[in-house]
Amino acid sequence: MRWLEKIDPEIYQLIKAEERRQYESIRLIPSENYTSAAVMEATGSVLTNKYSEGYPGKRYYEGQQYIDQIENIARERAKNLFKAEHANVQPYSGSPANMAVYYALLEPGDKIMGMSLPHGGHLTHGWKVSFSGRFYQSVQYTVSKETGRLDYDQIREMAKRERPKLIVSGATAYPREFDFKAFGEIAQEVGAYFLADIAHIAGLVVAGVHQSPIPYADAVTTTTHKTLRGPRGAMILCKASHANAIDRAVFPALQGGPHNHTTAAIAVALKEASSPDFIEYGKQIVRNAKVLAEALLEYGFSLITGGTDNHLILIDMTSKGVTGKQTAKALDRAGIVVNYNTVPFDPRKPFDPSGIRLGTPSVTSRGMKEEEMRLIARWINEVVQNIGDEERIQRIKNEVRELCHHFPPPGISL
Ligand code: DSN
Repeated sequence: MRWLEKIDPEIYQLIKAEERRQYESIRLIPSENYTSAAVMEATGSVLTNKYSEGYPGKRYYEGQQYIDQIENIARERAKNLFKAEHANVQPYSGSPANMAVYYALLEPGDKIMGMSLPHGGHLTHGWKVSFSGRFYQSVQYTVSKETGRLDYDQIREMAKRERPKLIVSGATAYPREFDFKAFGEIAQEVGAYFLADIAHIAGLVVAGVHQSPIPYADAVTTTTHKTLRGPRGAMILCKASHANAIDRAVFPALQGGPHNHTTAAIAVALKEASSPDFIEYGKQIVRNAKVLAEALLEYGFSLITGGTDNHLILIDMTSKGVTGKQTAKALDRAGIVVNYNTVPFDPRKPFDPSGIRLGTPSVTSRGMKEEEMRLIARWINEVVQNIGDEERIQRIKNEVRELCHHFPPPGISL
């Protein structure tokens, strides 16, 4: 970054500091990851200079000789990897991707049915402060109070009662596998479209450790930067019968020029994700999460649903006598980065909730395995037991830093 250093040393220094932070901390936010150097090179390329409204072969600007090829490669790789009939790789991120599906399949005021945000769903699945809860009628299903899991009988009953035009599955804080077949059947029974948002678990679907929704869903959305380990961006995969409506919703209805540098980086990430190494990576994410969950249970932490099937763990900190925010902030001071999160039926407010959310995609990208997960659980427990003892927290931070230097993350060299 020699030009950046010269032209804007202030921003340069901040990027270098963030690079060091990412290198020297244990990043457990389940929606984050480390992309490869190849993905970052594509992201930082001259493709950012080009406008390309439209789609390959049908653009509104000239000079698309190479852009068309890049977008076609990205689309084909997405279709092959997920075995989808059609792929649109232009959505700027996950929320615009979901908006595009609603725009394509619904009219304003139609009814959608998604998972409630405080129970693990996403803002764009019909939550009241998002466009999805304002421009559409929204009804929301929750997890069961007894098990913390989705109850498919209840979802079916709600769908029969409410008759939504579209049902959404997907979550940001649900530690169990989704039964996409059940969702597809429920949608069919009530004549609704089925949208599966697999942003969090796309990498696990590719690795074959989780069921794929492709056979059951009208449309599947995913971000590309979570377990899929690509650049920040998103894709929509859909049935051929929806291809035209989806493409027209993304452009010209909702977006202008696609971010071609991101499209190229998505193509690179999809190539990386089709390697045998990536399958092993996906399996290791889940193995790591399960070991981390078991170790935390042994330290007496209260895990929502009692464990995990995927890459993430949701913990109610109430039994430890601390809030989610206190915990997340103390862990951050120790170099262990998580986010505070509501837990189902949380009596506290979203900005100061009872829980924390953690996950294993980033640490698995660094090559950490079961042994390191046990060590991380030990540190988490030590921090929680010593909130307020800054000397102890600093000592843990030093140990964390030392471990991180043994596991250099992809894409960063200090
Ligand atoms: N912000 C993402 C997450 O952290 O799960 C969801 O969009």
